[in-house]
Amino acid sequence: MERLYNINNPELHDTVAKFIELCQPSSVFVASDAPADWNYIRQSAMRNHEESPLKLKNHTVHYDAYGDQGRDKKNTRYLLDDPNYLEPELNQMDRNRGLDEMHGLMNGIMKGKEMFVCFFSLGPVDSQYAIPCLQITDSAYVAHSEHILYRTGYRLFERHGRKAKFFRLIHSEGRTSEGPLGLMVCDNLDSRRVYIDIKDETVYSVNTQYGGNSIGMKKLAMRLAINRACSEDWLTEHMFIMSVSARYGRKVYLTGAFPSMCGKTSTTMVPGESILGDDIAFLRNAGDCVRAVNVEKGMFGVIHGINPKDDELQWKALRDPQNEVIFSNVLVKPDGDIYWDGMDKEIPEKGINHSGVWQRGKKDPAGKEIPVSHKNARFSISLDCLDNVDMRLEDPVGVKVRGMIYGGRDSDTWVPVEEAFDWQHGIITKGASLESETTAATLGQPGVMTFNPMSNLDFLSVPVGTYVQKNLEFGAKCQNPPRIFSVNYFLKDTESDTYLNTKTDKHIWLKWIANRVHEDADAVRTPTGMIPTFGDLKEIFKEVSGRNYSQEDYVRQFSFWAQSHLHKIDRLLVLYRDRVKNTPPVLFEVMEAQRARIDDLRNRKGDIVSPFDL
Ligand code: SPV
Ligand code: MN
Repeated sequence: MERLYNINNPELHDTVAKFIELCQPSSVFVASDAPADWNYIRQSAMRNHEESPLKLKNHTVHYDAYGDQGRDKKNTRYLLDDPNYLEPELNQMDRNRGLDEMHGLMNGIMKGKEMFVCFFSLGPVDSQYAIPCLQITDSAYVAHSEHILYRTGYRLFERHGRKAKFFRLIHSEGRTSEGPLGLMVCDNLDSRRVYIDIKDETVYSVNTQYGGNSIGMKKLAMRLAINRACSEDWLTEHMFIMSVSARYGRKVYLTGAFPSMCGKTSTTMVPGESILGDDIAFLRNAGDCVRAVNVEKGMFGVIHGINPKDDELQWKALRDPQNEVIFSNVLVKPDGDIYWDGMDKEIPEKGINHSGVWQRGKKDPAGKEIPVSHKNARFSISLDCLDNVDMRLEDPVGVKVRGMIYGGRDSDTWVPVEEAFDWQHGIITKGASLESETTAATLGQPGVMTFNPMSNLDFLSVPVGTYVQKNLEFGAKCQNPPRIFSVNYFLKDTESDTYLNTKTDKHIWLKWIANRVHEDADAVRTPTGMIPTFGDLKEIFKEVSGRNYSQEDYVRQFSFWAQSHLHKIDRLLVLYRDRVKNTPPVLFEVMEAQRARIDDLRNRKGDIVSPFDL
């Protein structure tokens, strides 16, 4: 009580009281920023059997119930009074009905459990970006994860007092039963719900443990932040922030938006550069430039495929017993150490994983072989455990963004890297035109090509057209907005169905971008943007990876495929005309102009045009 009363904010007190009354926990723990409080929460995660210690000190494992290992898009809904506010893809429901259902589900849901009341900050605490957040949960795992991934915000609440305009994140794992390793997992997945109440800036999440559904500070707060940003003229983006060194020792900050599991984190981890964030960024117009901060201070990363050879820095951080790490949905071997798919050693014969006792060849009820670790198995770690963490992570003014990158899984259209002609062209033909195949980060069928504007579709709390318009306005109001680029790591040779690039080539495109924003690299004009010259790429390939880049590779990777570009425009125009609400009219003009440029090239030079012919 004393800790609550130290914060002079009656609205906060009312909120806590309301949820104690509704959820009826047997006790309540209020966490300040003090390390002792977080130690208590860490211990609670163990005591309550939500995490189990591993062989390496400071490492724990957590399991989500079988079938609870990804974001539940179907049951994630915005609660709104206006029944036609969002596009059907964005999944909304009547606010009163949703609140009623949620109050029903939450009634007495914490009986016999302890409630954790926690305070966090989205963004660096001492900055104008900071948004105070109240997290209420009965899961010590959720609170513990948030302590690793976010800055604590008790002090921020104290300082803001009555003025604090805070987000509320209310979570309960609901009824649980004993799962793998005797850890408690959700039992009531049929009633798994994530409801976002925009009006009250509150998100409710029940009967789920998977981080993307339960860690309120992550995608749940992000959905509220997108709405708030749109009403205040700044941006909340599904973007990494990293620094890349360019010619003459220049350090260039770039942001990049990729759908989940499409290379966002691995891009920030390229050797020799530094990471400031790997998932969510707040961007503000600082007058003469755009600045960005990382909303988080940790990484909730995909562990699949991480190995000591390709991911030296992550490997080192994840195997260091000094670092606090929570692993989720990996295999625990009989000796108490862990194993995940792609770790590069021999696959163990048996162990415990997200399906319980596991042995090689085990099948699920549908007859599908259960992999050693889940494809969306993850780890939580603080960024300061990484040797390549950028020194400006906590800079309250943020970093100056020189380039913004959009990328997805696209096998046949976009070239590996291309710069847009200007902000408007970039937002429309790169960001708003992003399409990508679905992945294991969400429940449901992977590999389906979907429209994913700015890789933010899953988190948009405003109509798609409004969001595109806000992006356009944001850059138009800035004197020196970042340059916009697209990248595509997934381009394939259609005949052999093999990738046209190697995993490490992303570093080459980053270097070109970093040089380009300072006019230190040339470009060739295509109907859709500006691509690197062969000479520049050859030089960068040599410098970065010691490889001899051939003309044949350049031609295969950078030829202009008119037909697939035209199909893409057709698909997008149908979507923006028939499905998207509030599409800015300029989008059609810019897309039609692009189509005219493509048609013109095709009439002159044919369907496939070599970059040497452009
Ligand atoms: C993503 O899926 O984009 C993630 C992980 O970053 S989640 O927490 O599930 O959102
Ligand atoms: Mn993400």
